[in-house]
This record gives sequence, structure tokens and C-alpha cells, in this order.
Amino acid sequence: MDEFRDLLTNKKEEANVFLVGVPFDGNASVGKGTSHAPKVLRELSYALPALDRLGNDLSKLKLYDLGDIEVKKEFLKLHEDFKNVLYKEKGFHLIFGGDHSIAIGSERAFFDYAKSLGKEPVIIHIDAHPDICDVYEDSKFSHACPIFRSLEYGFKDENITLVGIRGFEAQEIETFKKHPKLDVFKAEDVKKMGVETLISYLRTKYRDPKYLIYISYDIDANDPAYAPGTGTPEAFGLTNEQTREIITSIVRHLNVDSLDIVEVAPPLDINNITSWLALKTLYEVFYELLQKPCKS
Ligand SMILES: [Mn+2]
Repeated sequence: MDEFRDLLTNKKEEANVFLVGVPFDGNASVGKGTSHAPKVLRELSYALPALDRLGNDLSKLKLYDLGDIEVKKEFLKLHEDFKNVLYKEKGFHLIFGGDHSIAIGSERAFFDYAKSLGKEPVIIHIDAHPDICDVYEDSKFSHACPIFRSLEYGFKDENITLVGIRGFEAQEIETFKKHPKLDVFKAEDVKKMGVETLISYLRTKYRDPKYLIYISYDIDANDPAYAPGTGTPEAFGLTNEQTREIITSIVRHLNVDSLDIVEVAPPLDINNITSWLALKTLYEVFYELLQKPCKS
């Protein structure tokens, strides 16, 4: 059966979206299973027509699947694979994780890519967790560490924004104190201020065309009622409508280059609800991409 029915192309020159999968769950702390996500997401996509939730035609979107990046022992080299496989292509960059640790490699490769274009790299991290541990379970490469590693690599505090947060480690609270310019929107903040206010804040903050944005979407940003198939579910989360609106609005209004969707764990899921959420949100992003002038 056809993956990405009517959207897949085998011609790089006509592609406007490039996909890589990273089937890896070696750095997940609690539930495993994200290594299955790239395969399951691709398989399920056969069932989705090239239409968004309002019936808009998506068939002009052309997706080129670059296949999977295999995580080798030298986790430190992962950024090189992202550089050599994904970021050598011009277009929208899409990544299916994998646990969130894979963003250590992808965000670093994105940083270099943005700099090579003369842009300021920005991460908008949508997640139940800040992932700003220096070391977690004796590892600097845990899925609880990518934001710390990205700061260390050179992302500026003000160019990282966290959204949907509600599950902390004590060391993360201390780290926030040392990085007051790093914006943290807890799930509670999103609920109180509303998605529209959040979006208008982000639009103002990152409106300058010098910014190039990487959205890191951990599916556990959503409440476990919506996204049960994930290794570290956190109660009191965002709704599907909220995450969709946040992500699509950022893509609509700002200079977004990359999106990762991480922490989908099909073996922990129920009737693939969580994978379907990831795919349906992605197709809404596809609609937004088609409204923009193509090729970054
Ligand atoms: Mn998370």
C-alpha cells in the first residue's frame, strides 16, 4: 500500500518536504517503543487522502522520503547524519522520531544549517517536559537532555521557547533560574492565556525574517487522554485542538524550516490514536506549507 498516498514523490527536484525517520528509543527513560514510530506513521499514512480536515486539497504537496537514519553507538555523530542526509536538501525538513534524544542531533544540525543561511536558529519546543537536564540517569544523551545540549551548542536563551510544560525535574527548575530569557509556557499558562495570546506573543517575538524556526513536537504535550501511546505520559495536558492551533499558527505566520514529531510509541498506543494524531496534525501543517511561497 502506498505511503503518503498522492503526496509522495521520487523526484527530489519537485519535492517541497523532505522526511527522515529515526527509529530509536535507546535514550527513553520510562516506556519504550518509539523505535516503531517511523514505520507505523508511514504505514498508516496510506489511509489518509490528500485532504486536510476542512477538505482542502493537499495534492500539490510533494514529499520525498529520505528513509531512516540509523543511530549508531556513537550517538555523538547523529548530527552529522542529519547534516548529510536531511539538511543537504532545500525544502521543509520533517523528522519522525524516535525518542526526544534524537533532537540533540537534529537541533545541532539545524543550528549549523540556519547559520549557513545567515539566520538566527530558534527552537519552539512543544512538550510536557522541558528536557533541560544536563545529566539524567547518568547520561548526557537522555531524552530529558536535548534542550540543555542545544543551549550548550550555541542556541541563545531567547531563541528557545518551551510550550506545554508540566513535568519537571528539580535540576530543571534551577536551570531556568540561570536562563531567565528562556521562555517557558506551562500547560497551565496556555490554558489561562489562551492559544491566541500565545501565538500573538510568538509572532511578535520571532517576526523578524532573520529567524529560522525548528518546531520540536513531543506528542506527550497532548494530554494522555488524547495521546496515550507515549513513554512518559503526563496528566493535565493540552488538547488536540490546542496543539494543532499552536503548531499550524506558528507555521502560518513565522519562518519555520523544520518539524520533528517525537515520542510516539506505537506499542504503548490504543488503536493507533497517538499515531493518527501525529499524522492528522502533520496534514494540517501540510496545508499551511502550501499557502506559503515554496522552498526555503
Ligand atoms: Mn516529553
